[in-house]
Amino acid sequence: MTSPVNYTLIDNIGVITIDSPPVNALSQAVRQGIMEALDVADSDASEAVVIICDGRTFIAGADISEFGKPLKDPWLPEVVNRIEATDKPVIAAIHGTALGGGFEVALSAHYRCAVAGAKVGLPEVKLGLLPGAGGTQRTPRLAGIEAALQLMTSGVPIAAARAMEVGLIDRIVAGDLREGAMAWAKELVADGVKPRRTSDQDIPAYDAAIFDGYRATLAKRARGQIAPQYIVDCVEGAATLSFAAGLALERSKFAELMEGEQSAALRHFFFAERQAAKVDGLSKDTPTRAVESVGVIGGGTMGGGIAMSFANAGIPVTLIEISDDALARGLSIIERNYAGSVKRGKLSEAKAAACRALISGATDYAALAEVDMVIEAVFEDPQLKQEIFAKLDGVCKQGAVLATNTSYQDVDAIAAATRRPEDVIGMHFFSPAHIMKLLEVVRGENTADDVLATCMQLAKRIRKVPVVSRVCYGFIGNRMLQPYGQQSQLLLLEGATPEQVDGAMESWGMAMGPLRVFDLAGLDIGYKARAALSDEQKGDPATYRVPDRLVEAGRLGQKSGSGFYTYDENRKPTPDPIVHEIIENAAADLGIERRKISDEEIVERLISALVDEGRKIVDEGIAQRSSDIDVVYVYGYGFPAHRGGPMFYADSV
Ligand code: 3H9
Repeated sequence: MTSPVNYTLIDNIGVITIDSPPVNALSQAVRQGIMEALDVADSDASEAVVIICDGRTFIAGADISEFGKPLKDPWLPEVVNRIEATDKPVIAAIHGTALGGGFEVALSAHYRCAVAGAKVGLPEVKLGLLPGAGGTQRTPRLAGIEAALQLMTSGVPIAAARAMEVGLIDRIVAGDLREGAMAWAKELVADGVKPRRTSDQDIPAYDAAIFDGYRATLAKRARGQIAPQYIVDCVEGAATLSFAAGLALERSKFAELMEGEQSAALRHFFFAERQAAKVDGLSKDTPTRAVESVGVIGGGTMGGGIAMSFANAGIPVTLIEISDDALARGLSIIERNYAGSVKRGKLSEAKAAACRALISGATDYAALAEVDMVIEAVFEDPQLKQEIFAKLDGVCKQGAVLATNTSYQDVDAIAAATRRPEDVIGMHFFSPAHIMKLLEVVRGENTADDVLATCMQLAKRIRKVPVVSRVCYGFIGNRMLQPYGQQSQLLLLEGATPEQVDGAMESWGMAMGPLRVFDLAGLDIGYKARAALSDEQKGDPATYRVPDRLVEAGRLGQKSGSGFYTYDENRKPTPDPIVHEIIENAAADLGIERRKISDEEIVERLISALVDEGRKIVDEGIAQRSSDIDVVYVYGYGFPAHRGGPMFYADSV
């Protein structure tokens, strides 16, 4: 077998080139190849060594697919120590993303250069791990304690310019990276520069209080997660221990995390997310349709957010509303959202203005005649949606993709309103659509393969995570929410309080408990929907008696200042004795005896409700695989990623 690592001596420089698609991950073969190349470089005429990668990126990390399996020699920590120990200057030349173990390879080199577009980072925390090949010890020596903690506990990569500012790279190469790195290597040799080992460097001055500060912040920001706390321990070790003792601490903490449940869950989730983008039975070379312009129908919160998602990716949008007033309102919400992003430092003023300029408005469907795709985002009225699609069929050019953002309705019935059901698909965004990453792509009975492939590809372009669902009421996510919500109502009647149910779920890791979610969404929505149903369709009255009573008492949720809780002007919820009374009376009416309910019972019953429905969804072929459901729940419903998603969690217990 040929090695993915190639070594050549060019003039007086030894060049180690890694070529292991797709992302040059540090598989055993790559680690072995680097060791062998260093052996050659040690004994040949080279006076310096350059480590560089072919393909789209520098090394993107350890090979995650090898995790959880027996380790094969050489280990990455040995490889990086070997790089650092080399007697000739070693230069890492970075393009694309140098991540995790990949960046640790660069940190163990003596000098680092990068192209301006490169990014570097230590994202191990997102896999429930910490940098395990010296990253926790070398990063603070180069960048200082604060920048190191920031980089490792967030897991967010930084651009080359920022990396240079904090001392993590030495120079930015303009033009060809290989040429630039070679020229620099020759320059270093000519100047008689020696290896500069990161492990020899002192940690820049710092305030010792920073460690406890980070621990406290992370206890809130990354509630329940072990890895961020261990990263702080290791960085503190870098500051207070010898380099060797710091490495030993890192090693033992890394091994503990690798064997733990949180990392197993997050590693599952890493692959689940990438798997979700693949459609069974749809080959990789299915053709796609070009989407260079989009129309969005409906300028409400949802339509506005969808328009922003496209504009943010550089795709022009025509927003359609029924009147000039409604259009002006819709555009002003978009304007406000962009202003908010600028204020929070998420977007520069110039970028926000450029995105905003890509969104234009119209009140006549004729403006959609030439767009490549339309997304309908009006309220959930099946009749209205069908009328809109019949109209679109009349005005849109042939080949345009016609998508509905419905959360519940039958996509096939909507498609049947057109003479081109093969062009119709569901694209279910989650609110706020310009922020939430999940996109349920709903494949109708007649949706053409190229339309589906187009939407999956487009999702990535607009930075969403797509999951395919077949048609059913509520698709994957909202269908599962129904038994979950019903179970929360039964728990209230049987003895729990809203604050106990939400508290138990939030302590367990959910971003928001179910009753706070109901209050946020508005209790009147379910109330109105139930009004149109027969008693039989409504099901067990215990599952809706309390929200009905709340709505009848004028408590519609956050928007009216009260629902399951009472809200202050900052939307902070406070438990309310009136709600307790409503619950107790409803239980008495229904003949339900109240008892003490434990937090464990709350979590178990609510998660079981999700999982049982999830199983049915997989069995019926609505979801392609159970890991897709995990992706839906983590990205769409605030399920804790470190528990892997509901289906992974159920399997693990
Ligand atoms: C680590 O380094 C630990 C060390 O500190 C200590 C060790 C002792 N391994 O995301 P994409 C696959 S922990 C194996 O769609 P993009 C991925 O599954 C690691 N496979 O592309 C996919 O396969 P497929 C720290 C990997 O352009 C394909 O590559 N590093 C790895 O959107 C394309 O991936 C990280 O956490 C890997 N490390 O994004 C970085 N990375 O086509 C993780 C990717 O079969 N990776 N694959 O589905 C990323 O963040 C993104 O993949 C990257 C490219 C930004 C690199």
